Amino acid sequence: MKARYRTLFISDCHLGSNGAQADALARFLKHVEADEIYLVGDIIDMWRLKQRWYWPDSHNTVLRRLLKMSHKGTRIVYVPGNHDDASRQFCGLVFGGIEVAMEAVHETADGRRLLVTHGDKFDLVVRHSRLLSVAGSVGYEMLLGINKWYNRARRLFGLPYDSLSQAIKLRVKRACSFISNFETALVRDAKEGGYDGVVCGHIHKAEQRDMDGIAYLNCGDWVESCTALAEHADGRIELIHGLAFLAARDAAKAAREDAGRGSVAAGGEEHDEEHEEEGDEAAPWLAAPIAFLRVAQ
Ligand SMILES: [Mn+2]
Repeated sequence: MKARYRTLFISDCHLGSNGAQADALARFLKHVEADEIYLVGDIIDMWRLKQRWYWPDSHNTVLRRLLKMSHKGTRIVYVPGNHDDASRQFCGLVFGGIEVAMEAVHETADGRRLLVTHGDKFDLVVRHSRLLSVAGSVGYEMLLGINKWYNRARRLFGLPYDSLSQAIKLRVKRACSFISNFETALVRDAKEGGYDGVVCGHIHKAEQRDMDGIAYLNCGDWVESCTALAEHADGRIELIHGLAFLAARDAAKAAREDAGRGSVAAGGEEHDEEHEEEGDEAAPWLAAPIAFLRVAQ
């Protein structure tokens, strides 16, 4: 059984950059069902793709699964971010069933109106100097590389994972008052617009909390933390830690298989989500947007 949600909010996958945890995201998408999915920006890292073409199969798999969900009836709304701002020219249009919008408004089952926006318009660094942001993005990529080796070394010594880049980034960002004001600015904007809350991404820091009577909901990212926000049927919103979610699904599957081994009747009927028929393996219609991206470099 897939995990069923009313709505999923996912941001900052950075597909097309080698930091993207596309395998984990593709697996996550295979385990979930939703009426609506909001892609809250920086889904495809076009800045990185322009510098260097990087598009492994797992990144295709993520897009294919999203398009497949759309085909099966999930409404998908794509709100571009600053790393995929080239898609902002398509706002108001629909591609393969995916609606592209600058911002969106989501109404929860319990009647709250949430503003859905990537959040970079509040990031003064991005607003005033795109060049500075590109430099920052290259530095971040380097940090991710260092982080990988740092943690490989930690593992050798039996130490737990420790996100170096996360720690440095938080420290650096805290030092810059305009970025630490990110949350306040978003919440203020949502309040002025008469919304009950705001769903965003951009700063790669998943968060769910109440600020000044407004719900501040940050999807996090699929580069390091692998998080998503999910709305249940009753309107309750949950922050999902993707890796823990997948580990729990794996454990439950192993337990089911163990139980199944005991009784003959249980055999054969289990629906295996992980190895479910993909059906549209070649996905020729996906080749067009990818080719377009390649030409647009
Ligand atoms: Mn961003």
